[in-house]
Amino acid sequence: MEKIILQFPLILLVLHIQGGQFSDNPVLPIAEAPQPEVMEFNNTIYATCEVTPVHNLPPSQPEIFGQVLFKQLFPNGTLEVKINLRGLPAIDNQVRAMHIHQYGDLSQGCVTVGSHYNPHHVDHPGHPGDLGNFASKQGVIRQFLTLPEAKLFGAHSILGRSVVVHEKEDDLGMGSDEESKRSGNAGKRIAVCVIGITTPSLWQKTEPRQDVEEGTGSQR
Ligand SMILES: [Cu+2]
Ligand SMILES: [Zn+2]
Repeated sequence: MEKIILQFPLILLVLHIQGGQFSDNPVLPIAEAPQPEVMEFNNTIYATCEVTPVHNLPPSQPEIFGQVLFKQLFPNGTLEVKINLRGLPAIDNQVRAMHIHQYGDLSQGCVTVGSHYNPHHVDHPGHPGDLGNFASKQGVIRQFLTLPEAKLFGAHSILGRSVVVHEKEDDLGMGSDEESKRSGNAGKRIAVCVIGITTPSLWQKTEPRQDVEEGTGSQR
């Protein structure tokens, strides 16, 4: 396996030479191994997203803090996600949506993070980062899940994009209006973070996973 990884840059180079000139918009046939992390961390890429409340949080909304952690084996692993959030009401009847949004730009808070990351121009909830709905228990949301359509490497990497926590439940595209198929009518953005690459330590520090569920809309 290690040998294959080492050969990746060479294969890409050969493909480029065979293809003649570099085009203006090259589409690489295989994702290049993220370096140096793939070598350092046993072919695995780790990312973290440090969740904080938005600056203009309405007083009625909880101040949510915590982390969303990501792990993926290069090049064919399924993206694993650990959500670990606190600051929710002790007694909480509200289910909240979470999605990966396109930009990691917090210059105007959650406004500049854009819409749901949607590289294939499909309807919600078919976006690669549609995490689903999450209920809290004793003030925390703790969940393990997989996101089969999302990647930490390659042309559609989610690195540098954002995770948004919404005030309300995602209707998962079942609503009667247009917005349902764009964003799931999940209401205001109440907490946000930018996804960045990291070491394995945060992933390893968190407790063993509890519930395992398939990604994209199957969470309750
Ligand atoms: Cu969202
Ligand atoms: Zn979506």
